[in-house]
Amino acid sequence: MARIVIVSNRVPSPNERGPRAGGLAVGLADALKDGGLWFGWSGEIAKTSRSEVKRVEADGITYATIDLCQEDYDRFYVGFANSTLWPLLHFRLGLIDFKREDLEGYIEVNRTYAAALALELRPDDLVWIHDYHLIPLGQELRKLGVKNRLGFFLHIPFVPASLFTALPQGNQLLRAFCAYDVVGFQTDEHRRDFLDCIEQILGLKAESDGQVETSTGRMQAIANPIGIDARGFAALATKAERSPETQRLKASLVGRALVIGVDRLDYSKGLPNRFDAFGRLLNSFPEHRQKVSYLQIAARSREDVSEYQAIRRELDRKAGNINGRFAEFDWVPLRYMTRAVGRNTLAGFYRAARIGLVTPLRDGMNLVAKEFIAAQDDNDPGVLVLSRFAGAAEDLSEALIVNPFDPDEIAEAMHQALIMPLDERKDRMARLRGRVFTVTAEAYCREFLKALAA
Ligand code: ADQ
Repeated sequence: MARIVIVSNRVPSPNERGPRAGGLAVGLADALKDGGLWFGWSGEIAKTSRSEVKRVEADGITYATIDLCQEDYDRFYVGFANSTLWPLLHFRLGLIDFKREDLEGYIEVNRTYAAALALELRPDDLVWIHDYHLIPLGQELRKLGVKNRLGFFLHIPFVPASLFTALPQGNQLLRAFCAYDVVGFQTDEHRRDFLDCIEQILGLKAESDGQVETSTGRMQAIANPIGIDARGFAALATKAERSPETQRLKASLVGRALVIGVDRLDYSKGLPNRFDAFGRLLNSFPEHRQKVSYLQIAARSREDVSEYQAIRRELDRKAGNINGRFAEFDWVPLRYMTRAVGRNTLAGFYRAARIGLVTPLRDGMNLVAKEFIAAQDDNDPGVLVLSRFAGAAEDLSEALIVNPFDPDEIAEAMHQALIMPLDERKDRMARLRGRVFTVTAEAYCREFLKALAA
């Protein structure tokens, strides 16, 4: 059997696996269940220039990482990846801060990764590269003579051609996609937008099954939604129900309904509109005052990028306004934390919640929506309020689907969720659980690797 090689910008440290691990580490665990290699950035900034590859072995997996130097980090990670590609692919052209030197740094880092990775590869390895930081990596590997099957998966959305053309030297990036044998997207919409770009901008012909004949071979674009380990997460949630944290949270609610939001603190997640929506709920439906408590856990993220500092200030202000306007001496309507919390704690909190609020302005998939569903109690489930612009909405139509740009619509959905009869909650959640327990992390890995090996 071919060895699986995973490449991602951040490589989880081996002791991050298990219950404490984040989305990608859990999602890809199945791909490496029989061992393999996981290659990428260590998360460390080297003092001088780039360092040697460091290797750690655990459970049959080799974790091979390299450090970045400060200049690489600034141009590649903060610059092109997170100040150009991230806003572009989340439909936020106005937030793009493009610099040619950042694009050069992005290509250079990919070239460095390719040189280090090529030395690690065996001839029949299946190489699966992840996300927008590493789009040119396949092309750089090909330049070094690597003949292995190369797959790429984009975790974030793709944009229509009319938006993509805003990217300076975008053709170069599109051609880089063509170096892969398989390119995966979260949804069919992202896949179609990508193929439109390939046809309209590069002038190549895409077949209906997503195959494209390129100058160097064949590339196939597929839609393959990522999922979670739903059973594992459900078990975690059942156990966490009795944990001291969940008990303390429940005691602090004194019988009020819990609304929960869990996100990275990122402008794509629609947090300001969500805060406004909660204010509208309390304003337009005063019957819920003192009866609900909204807990927003927003882990700080990418604090080196100025837009992320700005959104944090905006949320601090909005949270203050809502509490200043509506709080009573024994009721704080909005609890807002900017720390990450452990997965056990999260699982218990989701289960305790009456409403899961997932309202990104754009999102590749959104795993929080799936975790919330997996964590629910079948006998007394909560309600998911979900943005129509999260990839997850393609599959989770029994959620209350909202337009995240309209705070009033979100407020109305919250009201509907709060008054929803138990039978309807059960019925909707049973259907949602059916999807989340079928389209799992395991199925995601299996389907992608099947396409890659074909
Ligand atoms: P993210 O933008 O990071 O991922 P998401 O899919 O929601 O978004 O995954 C976040 C993960 O981190 C979840 O497992 C969640 O539990 C955890 N997490 C988020 N906030 C947290 C907090 N405050 N405390 C603790 N844990 C927290 C990108 C894309 C998504 C896509 C994923 C996977 O942007 O669209 O779904 O990759 O492909």
